[in-house]
Formats: sequence, C-alpha cells, structure tokens
Amino acid sequence: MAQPLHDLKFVTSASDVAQLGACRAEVAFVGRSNVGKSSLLNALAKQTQLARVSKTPGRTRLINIFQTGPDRWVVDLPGYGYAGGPKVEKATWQGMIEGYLLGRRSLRMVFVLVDAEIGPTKLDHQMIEWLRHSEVPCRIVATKADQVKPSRQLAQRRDVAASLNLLPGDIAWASSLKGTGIPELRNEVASLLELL
Ligand SMILES: Nc1nc2c(ncn2[C@@H]2O[C@H](COP(=O)(O)OP(=O)(O)OP(=O)(O)O)[C@@H](O)[C@H]2O)c(=O)[nH]1
Ligand SMILES: [Mg+2]
Repeated sequence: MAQPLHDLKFVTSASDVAQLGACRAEVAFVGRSNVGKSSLLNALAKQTQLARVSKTPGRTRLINIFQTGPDRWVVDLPGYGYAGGPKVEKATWQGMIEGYLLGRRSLRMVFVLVDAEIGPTKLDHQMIEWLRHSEVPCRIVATKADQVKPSRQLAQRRDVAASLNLLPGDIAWASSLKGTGIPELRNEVASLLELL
C-alpha cells in the first residue's frame, strides 16, 4: 500500500485566509525563514519538487496549500524573521500568518520548526508563546538534526526542550536530508488528518 502523504499535491497559494475554502482537516508548518519547512514537506511527501526549496531566504511568501487523501490539507506558511524584507512586508506576513492560524476551524496541529543546532530563536519563542496563549495546538519539530554532532545530540535535545519548558520526548527530531524522524512525523501527520 502507498505510504500516507506520498500523494501530496500542490493546490493553491493564498495571501489571505479569506481566500481559502473549507476542508476536512489540515495541519500547518510554520517557522523562521530558511529553517527547512519546504524541505520537510518534500521529505514527508517523498517528492523532491513539491514545495520549492529556497536558496534565498524568504522565498515562500504565501500560504501554500497541499492536498492529500480526500480533502485533507498540509499547509506551508511563509517564514518569519527574514531580515531582508521591508517593514511593510513583514507586517503583511504577520497578518497573513495570524489570520490563518486563528481562522481555520479544521486546523488540527501547527508544527513549529526550530533549527536543531541553533535552538529556538527569539522569534521562535514569540511564535510558540503566542500559539500557547491563543490555544492553538502546536508541536515542536527540530529540523536539520544532521547538523548536530552525534556526541552532542542528547544534550542538545535536552537543552532545546528545556528552553521551551518541554521534555526531550515532546520534540520531534528530524533531518529532511538524512530522513531521520521522517517516517514517524509522516505517521503523526497522517493520524492527525485521520488518514490512518
Ligand atoms: N543539512 C540540512 N540542510 C537542510 C535540511 N533541510 C533543509 N535544509 C537546507 O536549508 C535551506 C532552507 O531550506 P527550505 O526548505 O527552503 O527552508 P524554508 O523554511 O522553506 O525557507 P523559506 O521558504 O524561505 O521560509 C536549504 O538550503 C536546504 O537545503 C536538513 O534536514 N539538513
Ligand atoms: Mg519554504
């Protein structure tokens, strides 16, 4: 049988949550620019060209909708904290992201991606605090885990978790490059979308 999420296909991009129709269930990926959102989506779908992987940070500037199974969505949100963007554009992005995160009743989980080696940045903390305060369910995924030296993996997991008041097991640890943690995350997403 085909693996869940391997049938993911791009549906549409939107700049405003009001442009989006209804769906049965959806999950979203959010995180600072360049943290590896598009790469993670490609890894989950086992496709190389599904979501555009950017050489230039800040490339994904719209809410990108991907569909799997009957009427389930996986959503790639624009990255925050791109230092090169003009101020007015930053405000637009923030409005776009917040509008989406608060405006979707079918949203089952927001996966917040943080860099495994760098750990949560100030903007990551702000995003996670805001999600907790807004009671939007969220799960932390540490990306680019291959960048953490094997000898430091355990300590790094503990430190990243502690900085977010979580236990190490609460954080999904993944490398899109090496495939680490991808099958587990794929199952988790499929289960949230009630595809299993
Ligand atoms: N070593 C390593 N590099 C990765 C991994 N995932 C992504 N990258 C690299 O990180 C850079 C950014 O990846 P993207 O997937 O485009 O990041 P993004 O979060 O979608 O970025 P924006 O769309 O600009 O917000 C690219 O050069 C990727 O090749 C990983 O698991 N390991
Ligand atoms: Mg992207």
